[in-house]
Amino acid sequence: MDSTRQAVLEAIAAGPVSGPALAEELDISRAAVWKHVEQLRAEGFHIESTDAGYTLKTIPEFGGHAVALNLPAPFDIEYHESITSTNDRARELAATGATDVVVLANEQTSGRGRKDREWHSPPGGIWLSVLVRPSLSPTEAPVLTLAAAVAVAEAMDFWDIDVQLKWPNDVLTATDERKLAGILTEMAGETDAVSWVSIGVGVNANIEDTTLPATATSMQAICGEITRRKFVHRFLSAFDTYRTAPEQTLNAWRNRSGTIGRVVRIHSGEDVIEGEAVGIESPGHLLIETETGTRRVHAGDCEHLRPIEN
Ligand code: BT5
Repeated sequence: MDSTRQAVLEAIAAGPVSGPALAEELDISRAAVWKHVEQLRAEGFHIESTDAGYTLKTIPEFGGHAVALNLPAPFDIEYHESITSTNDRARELAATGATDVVVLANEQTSGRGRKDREWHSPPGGIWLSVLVRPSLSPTEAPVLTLAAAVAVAEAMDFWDIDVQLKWPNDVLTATDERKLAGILTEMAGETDAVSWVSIGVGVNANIEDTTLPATATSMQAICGEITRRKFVHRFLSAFDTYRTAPEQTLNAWRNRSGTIGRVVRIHSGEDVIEGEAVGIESPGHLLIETETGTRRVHAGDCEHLRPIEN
């Protein structure tokens, strides 16, 4: 994202402001101001030239400058129309020492799920990775996956979409358990401290659900096209709160969980654990009552079977 263009945009958003005043304020030429305004118009910003100066009329529904404008959370945005995988790019940025950056894309050509499964990422989705450097050990980092899941659910509240969270990384519709969003958390570090964590979040936003796997659906199929910029703002604002509040995260996750209160089957490595999911414990372990006692499971693929019988 171009920082001067962002400054031009912010000044116009707070305007109206004249071209000469903008040039003076940002210490650039009038021709440069004009060029940035033209670029912003090409990106979909409706900027009117009036006697009072440039006036911002409408903001495009997505894009780097649009999302960075009035972002209610302390993250830099790196936007791509199309990219292989935002998690791969976050890993590259991590190697340069970056932090608190969100890599955001309209389309991914090699989106990944867990265990290198394919993640379908056509244009119209929200594909993003949040790169952070928290004071956590690698064993504590899974709470960030739960924080992201809760933040996705809170962002969806705005569109009245009723969701349930499925352990450990899924956001499903409450009624028919179709997958609306998935999370892939990757990290690097030593045994006692992570160096960086990338929380990759894929949300089926403005996508026709017929192009998705049969187990999936999209926000568009439920409530029509959404303004993705608003979704990202709500998501990042919530995630910024939860990322440093593990207890609050666990409570919020518990409240929205579709897994707790179910008979589940977990595939964890070679192990298959079947029983009643009765709780979640720091930093994200699922508690399962099995025939042979309580098991704490820290990772795995979870199948929801039936509700627990009273
Ligand atoms: C996930 O894996 O759910 C993690 C998805 C993370 C995607 C984000 S997008 C931004 C960032 N960059 C990346 O490259 N990835 C992250 P998992 O639980 O393993 O689920 C994968 C399975 O979900 C696949 O095997 C399919 O069955 C199904 N699937 C694939 N694409 C889907 C989609 N768009 N919506 C719903 N389900 C999908």
